Amino acid sequence: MKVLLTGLMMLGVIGSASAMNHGGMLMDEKGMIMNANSDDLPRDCPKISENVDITIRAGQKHALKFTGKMFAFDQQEWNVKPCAKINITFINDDQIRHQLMIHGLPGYLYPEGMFHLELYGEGQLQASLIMPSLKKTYLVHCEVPQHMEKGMKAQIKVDGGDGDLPSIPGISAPVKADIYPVDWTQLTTAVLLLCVLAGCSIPYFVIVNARSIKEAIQKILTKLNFKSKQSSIN
Ligand SMILES: [Cu+2]
Repeated sequence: MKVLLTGLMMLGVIGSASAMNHGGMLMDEKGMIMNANSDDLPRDCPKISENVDITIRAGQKHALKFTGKMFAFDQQEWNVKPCAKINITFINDDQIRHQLMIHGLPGYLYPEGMFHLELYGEGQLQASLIMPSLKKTYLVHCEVPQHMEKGMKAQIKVDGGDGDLPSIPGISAPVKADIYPVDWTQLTTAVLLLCVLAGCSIPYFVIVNARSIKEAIQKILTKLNFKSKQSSIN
């Protein structure tokens, strides 16, 4: 198989060893583009209504403005007209893998209804897609485990969209907010009281016995000093 691939590459049948194109997927050592579409119109679009150039940055520093979040895109919402062609420049500012996935697109143009850009580390990719005419809000996210939950979630609205998606940082509240309840049993209450008591009693003990503690420390230091002097004589 390896010999066959090498032969095909030498004959120019396969253009590059590093950039592979499997149907709708373009992949190299830096990243991946899946289901890009800069030419085919959605069935409901007689023509492209507008060309929109969007730069989307991804990284930890973009999450700093959101309390409790770790990853984010630099923007959380984009608005375009029906049948707009979006030319995306995706920039990863981190040294870790991030994705830009758009979901809910028509399956006859975008297999699995998905447009997908991915960078394995710091870098940049460019790809286009053409949105349908439907008034709809599309999910944009990174599907690396926990990245969406930790803030990498956004939305593209076509024709004003059909509402906000939940838990978009800075835009919408989560459907189910994260809560961390304490199970207040008799035991947890007793442990809490014990901790408070210990926390208060230790400084109290130190203050009350300050003089005797000081004397004990001085005695130890004197002993240590005496021993070191003896060992230096010996
Ligand atoms: Cu990510």
